[in-house]
Amino acid sequence: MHTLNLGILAHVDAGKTSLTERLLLEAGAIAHLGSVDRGDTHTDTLALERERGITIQSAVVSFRIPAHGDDDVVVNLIDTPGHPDFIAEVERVLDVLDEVDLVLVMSVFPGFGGQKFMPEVLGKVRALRERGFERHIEMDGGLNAATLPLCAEAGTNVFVAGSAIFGASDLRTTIQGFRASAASARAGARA
Ligand SMILES: Nc1nc2c(ncn2[C@@H]2O[C@H](COP(=O)(O)OP(=O)(O)OP(=O)(O)O)[C@@H](O)[C@H]2O)c(=O)[nH]1
Ligand SMILES: [Mg+2]
Repeated sequence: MHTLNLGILAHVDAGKTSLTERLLLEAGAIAHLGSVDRGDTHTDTLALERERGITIQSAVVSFRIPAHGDDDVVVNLIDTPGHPDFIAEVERVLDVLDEVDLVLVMSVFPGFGGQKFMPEVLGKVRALRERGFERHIEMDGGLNAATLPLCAEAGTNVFVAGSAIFGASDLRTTIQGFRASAASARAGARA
């Protein structure tokens, strides 16, 4: 039997608790899908969490995924708070996760296009790199010729750009230009 410690970490209201609930249902661990809006999920159990519809403390739930043969996987799934006031709860979780492949940092408010890049998120990327995080850091939102080098310099290595690419007349040249400017910003940061 394998054990997998999974955590769902994201900004406030991203849908972490709702996703947790869905995974529990799909895995057969619960019979009815709980709802944040009704206040009856399996991980938001504090009275205040149910009343406000937000997660305040991290909570773990476990389910088993049957495998071929006898090697079932037991998943310990941790639902974390997204509100910045409860960041300590999230930091505690980082110590028990088995692996992190990619961290997505949103550089606009999720949900609609055409917003301006929020430079304050660059500090999150730097903090991760300073903590020794070596896997992918992806940045999504407001990336263009001016902001992309700043992200690369901070330590971002995966970039999501929409209007800056699809609004350009020559996609190939635009993408090549972005790649070159990211590479030179990274080289400058290392020097
Ligand atoms: N339309 C839509 N709404 C969703 C989806 N997932 C969650 N929501 C709604 O978004 C709101 C926030 O969902 P939560 O699951 O509480 O989000 P969260 O990331 O756990 O929030 P915090 O724990 O407070 O950070 C609720 O009103 C949900 O009903 C989705 O896939 N689609
Ligand atoms: Mg939640």
